[in-house]
Amino acid sequence: MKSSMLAAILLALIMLKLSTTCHGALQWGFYKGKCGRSDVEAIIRGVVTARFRRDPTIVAALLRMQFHDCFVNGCDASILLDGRSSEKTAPPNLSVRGYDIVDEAKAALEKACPGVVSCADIIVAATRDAVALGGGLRYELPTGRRDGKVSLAGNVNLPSPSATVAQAIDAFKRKGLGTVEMVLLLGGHTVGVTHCAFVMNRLYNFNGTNKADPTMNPALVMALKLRCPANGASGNSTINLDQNWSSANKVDNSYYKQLMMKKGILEIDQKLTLDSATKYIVSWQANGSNFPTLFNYAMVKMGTIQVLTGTQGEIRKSCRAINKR
Ligand code: HEM
Ligand SMILES: *[C@@H]1O[C@H](CO)[C@@H](O)[C@H](O)[C@H]1NC(C)=O
Ligand SMILES: *[C@@H]1O[C@H](CO)[C@@H](O)[C@H](O)[C@H]1NC(C)=O
Ligand SMILES: *[C@@H]1O[C@H](CO)[C@@H](O)[C@H](O)[C@H]1NC(C)=O
Ligand SMILES: *[C@@H]1O[C@H](CO)[C@@H](O)[C@H](O)[C@H]1NC(C)=O
Ligand SMILES: CC(=O)N[C@H]1CO[C@H](CO)[C@@H](O)[C@@H]1O
Repeated sequence: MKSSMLAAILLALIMLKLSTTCHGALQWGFYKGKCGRSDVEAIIRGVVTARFRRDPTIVAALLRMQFHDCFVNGCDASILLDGRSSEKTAPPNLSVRGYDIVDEAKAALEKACPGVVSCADIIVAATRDAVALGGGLRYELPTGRRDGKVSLAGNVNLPSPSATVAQAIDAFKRKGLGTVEMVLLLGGHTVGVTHCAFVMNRLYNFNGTNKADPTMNPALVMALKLRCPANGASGNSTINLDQNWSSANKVDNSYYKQLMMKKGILEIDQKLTLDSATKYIVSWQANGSNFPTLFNYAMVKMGTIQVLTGTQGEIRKSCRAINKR
């Protein structure tokens, strides 16, 4: 298809440009020589690997955590701060997991070199390691982020799962991410789960019609109705975002293949195949083999949103609280 070839060429050009420019004040190997004889990224990888062996669902947990951190006030670890009205208390946080993994990595790093490694870098590095463990490709990351001191639930303004594609494109554009990058990042939904609450309207009363969403595969509608009865009795049941059970925990292009079969779970997922701005990107990714590479490129870019560097912010002692003065 011509349009997908064009997209591929354009993206190759974008990537070339990205790899030859620097990421603001972030640096490749920022922590080299800054932590005694310890290798900072190896310490983080050790913690993530041990966790992954016990619980492979940490791949999904960390991916979602990086998205929620970077999209709200930049990649500054503001999502980690505890407090009565901090970001993690906002409704969209619902079920963000993995805080304890960051705590464990932070504890190991504070032992090796106190006050050196930011919580913001731990989030992106741990997510990178999780992606590789989850079947994706390993990628290099520029580091040197510093931690923010502000975390307000009122700042949380993430796109809704029932947003239109145009609204989602706009939300990503405000973070410096283009349409192709948005569709690649939504590929993060190739792992992890959602809860019945997010699909009830698609099953029982789509857009006020009292019927299921006609853009959902009817067999899937039936299966999900069993899992999520209309009376809400299974409010806590989870549904794999990637309906191919053999790759539901794998970072691969299966998400796009499922969308082509009308098996998208969230409304925004399926809408990607219905909007002329995004549908060619979905079929390009469903048919192609370059998802792991392009996903990594988009993750690195998401990791640079509004970062604090140099003397901005601070290096937190505990990822859950700003330093006392
Ligand atoms: C328009 C953008 C997006 C919307 C509306 C959206 C919405 C959602 C919703 C509603 C859930 C289910 C939450 C729950 O049931 O508890 C979810 C889960 C998830 N999202 Fe997204 N998301 C978006 C973009 C992203 C991006 C960019 C990533 C990462 C690259 C991502 C990664 C994940 C993952 C991995 C899960 C599963 C979490 C788990 O199993 O614990 N999402 N998303
Ligand atoms: C929902 O319904 C309104 C009017 O009833 C219609 O204009 C709109 O296109 C519908 N949206 C979807 C996603 O079907
Ligand atoms: C969902 O889980 C919560 C806490 O684990 C529990 O209190 C609640 O009863 C559960 N709801 C349903 C409908 O099972
Ligand atoms: C499901 O996943 C398996 C393992 O990754 C893959 O071989 C198979 O082609 C996938 N099937 C579909 C329909 O995507
Ligand atoms: C992807 O493959 C399907 C069927 O194999 C085909 O109908 C479609 O045109 C292909 N799309 C692209 C963008 O190559
Ligand atoms: C971990 C955490 O703080 N979760 C909160 C997410 O938001 C909901 C709803 O606002 C709170 O009830 C949770 O405590």
